[in-house]
Amino acid sequence: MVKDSLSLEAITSNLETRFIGQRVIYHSRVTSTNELAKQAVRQGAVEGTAVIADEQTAGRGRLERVWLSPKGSISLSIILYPGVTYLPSLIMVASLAVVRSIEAVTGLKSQLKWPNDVLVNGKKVCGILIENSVRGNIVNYAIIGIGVNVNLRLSDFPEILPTATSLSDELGREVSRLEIIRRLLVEIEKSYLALSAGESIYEEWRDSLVTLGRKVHIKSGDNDYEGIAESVASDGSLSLRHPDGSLTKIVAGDVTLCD
Ligand code: BT5
Repeated sequence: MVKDSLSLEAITSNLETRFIGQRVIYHSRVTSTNELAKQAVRQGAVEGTAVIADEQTAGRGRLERVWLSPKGSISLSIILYPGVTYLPSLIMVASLAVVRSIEAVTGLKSQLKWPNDVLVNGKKVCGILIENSVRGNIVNYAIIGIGVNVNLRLSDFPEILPTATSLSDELGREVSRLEIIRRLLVEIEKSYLALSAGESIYEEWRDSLVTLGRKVHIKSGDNDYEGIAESVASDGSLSLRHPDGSLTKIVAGDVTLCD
């Protein structure tokens, strides 16, 4: 069995980053790491502060949906103060960091389902929730929230069993959350710094999407669309080709792959 206990010391010691994860707020149980991160912002947290928990009692997905995050999962939020032009790229930063970290630590290949799911063998292993506070062109904060199913037995969670998986279920063995967390911090910093240096991470993100070229159903607000997911733009939006040939640009939504 993998030794899987987290501690502030273990997360931060000799961490090879400049600022991401150099300050960590760690608790074994919290409501939501994104909520704690917002409190930390109000108290003046520095850029790169990470909030990490073993367990969330009120983990959230998009649109206030429930995110199950029992012991054995990773719940992590990173506080950033980026320029407004970088906001659309944060989902790319986060999702690529997850794909790279999972592969580096476990060897498992994962794919991205637009806009914010990471899949292993077609099932959701990770969800990402980015919350920004922006006034005009000024970003008060951006919080990247990442939840990864690491050592969970999905059969204990029948409500998500049909669509979700965990790293341990995929591998048939436990995985070190500590290694994944430390790698995530390094990978998030790498992509975030690349962005600030004017490099693009869009192409790698686009090429990791399983959604492109597929027939999809998309629910976006009150609208339901069906068509072929044709392309994504560097602002993160998706272009959907309808059966009548017309095109809709979609910024956010829930995608079901139809084939
Ligand atoms: C997400 O929302 O996928 C974003 C999840 C973000 C969670 C992180 S954990 C750290 C930080 N703190 C928070 O409070 N949140 C962030 P969405 O695309 O809306 O997907 C939510 C849906 O995924 C739910 O309605 C369920 O159907 C499903 N779901 C819930 N828990 C799951 C899990 N552990 N694994 C896979 N699917 C899950």
